[in-house]
Amino acid sequence: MAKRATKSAAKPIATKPVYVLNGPNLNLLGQREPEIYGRATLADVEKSLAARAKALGASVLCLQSNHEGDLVTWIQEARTMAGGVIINAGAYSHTSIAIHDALAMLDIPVVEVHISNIYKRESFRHHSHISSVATGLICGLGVKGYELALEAILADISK
Ligand code: CA2
Repeated sequence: MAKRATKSAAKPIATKPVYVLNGPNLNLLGQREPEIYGRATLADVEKSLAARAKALGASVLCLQSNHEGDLVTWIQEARTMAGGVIINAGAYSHTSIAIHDALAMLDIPVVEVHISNIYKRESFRHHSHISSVATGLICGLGVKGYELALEAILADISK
């Protein structure tokens, strides 16, 4: 029998938004060091993530702060409000036990993202306090990593 191609709205796969948390200096994305971080701005990344989420029947809540405590507060909020968390904690990834502890309390998928390949860079970037409490880690794939993280979280939620 011939298959009929129908175009319908994406079936909702997540009722709660995926939190997309960005840490210090990522508000300057696209404005400095394009050879490392590319030319897309954080607003560009957030806009395309929202569109991708919508196409997949989900939504995102994008938040950025230069302050460690804000990130901890949003991670705590995510315990009840989020379907999953994408986090690029920037330099706090390498220093923050508070963010590690907050993430350890989550029972939802968490994907750590780094735009650059932290293992190809200075040795102080080689350790992340987040990786051990994340479901998975994407690094070195540029801002595409955020979209891949979203797809991984939605696949996890809908399995
Ligand atoms: O590669 C990543 O995504 C990082 O998390 C970015 C952090 C860095 O401290 C981590 O080691 C790796 C730094 C973000 C700095 O953001 C900038 C954005 C635009 C221009 C300059 C810096």
